[in-house]
Amino acid sequence: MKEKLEQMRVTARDAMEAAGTEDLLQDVRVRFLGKKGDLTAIMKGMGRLTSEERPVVGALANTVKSELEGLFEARLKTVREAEIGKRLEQERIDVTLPGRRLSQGTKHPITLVTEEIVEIFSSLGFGVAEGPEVEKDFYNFEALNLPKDHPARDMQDTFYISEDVVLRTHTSPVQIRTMLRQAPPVRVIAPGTVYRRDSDLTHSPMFHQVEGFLVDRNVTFGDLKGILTTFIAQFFGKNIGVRFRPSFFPFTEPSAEVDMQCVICGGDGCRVCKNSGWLEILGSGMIDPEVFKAVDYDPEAYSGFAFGMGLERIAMLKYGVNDLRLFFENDLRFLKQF
Ligand code: 2U9
Repeated sequence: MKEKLEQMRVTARDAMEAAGTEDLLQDVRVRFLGKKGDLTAIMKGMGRLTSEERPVVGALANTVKSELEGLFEARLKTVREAEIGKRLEQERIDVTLPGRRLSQGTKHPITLVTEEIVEIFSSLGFGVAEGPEVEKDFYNFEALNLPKDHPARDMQDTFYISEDVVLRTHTSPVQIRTMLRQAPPVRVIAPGTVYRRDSDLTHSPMFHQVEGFLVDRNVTFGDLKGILTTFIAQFFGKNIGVRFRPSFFPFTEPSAEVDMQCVICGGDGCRVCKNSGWLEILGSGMIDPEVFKAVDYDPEAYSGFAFGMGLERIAMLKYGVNDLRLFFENDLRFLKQF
């Protein structure tokens, strides 16, 4: 029996040493020290021993038991530490690795010029108004002194949704809606997308405008000149020459087109300004009394001016872009430059 105990002591010790994981080690403990384990089995046989042998073997059995228990605890600690070490090694994170960058977008040049124009007119006291891109004939044409037979309403220029509904051809209907909503004085600009049936190298069927208007008592053509000259100076630079040329629009009388000195050649003449030294950048005029009548403003008591500009053209001149199509292609190599 002593022999058996000694043998088990060695076998159990080796088995514990060999168990590389906590699970395997627990199996070894159950096999040797468990209720149905080898040690219990040996101790059950002690009844057959003589009264001299029993205390000796009993003492040895206790020694082996506590030795194996101590060994198990020590080994358990080692195995657990090794397992934690292994997991830490496998799950290690290199905190010095650079993070993945989110690619950052840029603002479209049309957005940039819109924002800058809004900023300048805000500083001059103008608010910003918006309106629908699908418009009633009344707001887009009729109220703007463009009667049914006017050539600007030709099917060539306008996208019709139905006989009475169009894609707005300018942002002027926003001003009509503003005037119908509020009494003078008003100072508002209307940036937005507009649509015309026109598509070639210099025309896109969808493009962008900023229009603006001011209505109050005693507004004069001098006020128009002052505001628009200030705008051009702030947007393109202080010392750029500006001139006002007589023109015609159905919704303004008198009307003027505004030119500025060519920003490409400085006025000497080049391809962009067709050798004239001047670039047309705005349309403008005093609001026609017919427009006031349509929105129930008293033309005897009030006067006002209005203006409009095409943003693609403005952006081309500001950034030196020579092809209109670049604004609509969404080529990142182009867009990233702004
Ligand atoms: C109301 C009354 C008058 C807005 C105006 C222009 C002249 C003009 C063009 C510039 C280039 C359009 O984008 S473009 O093709 N615009 O020349 N626009 S006066 O006049 C108004 C607007 C609203 C109630």
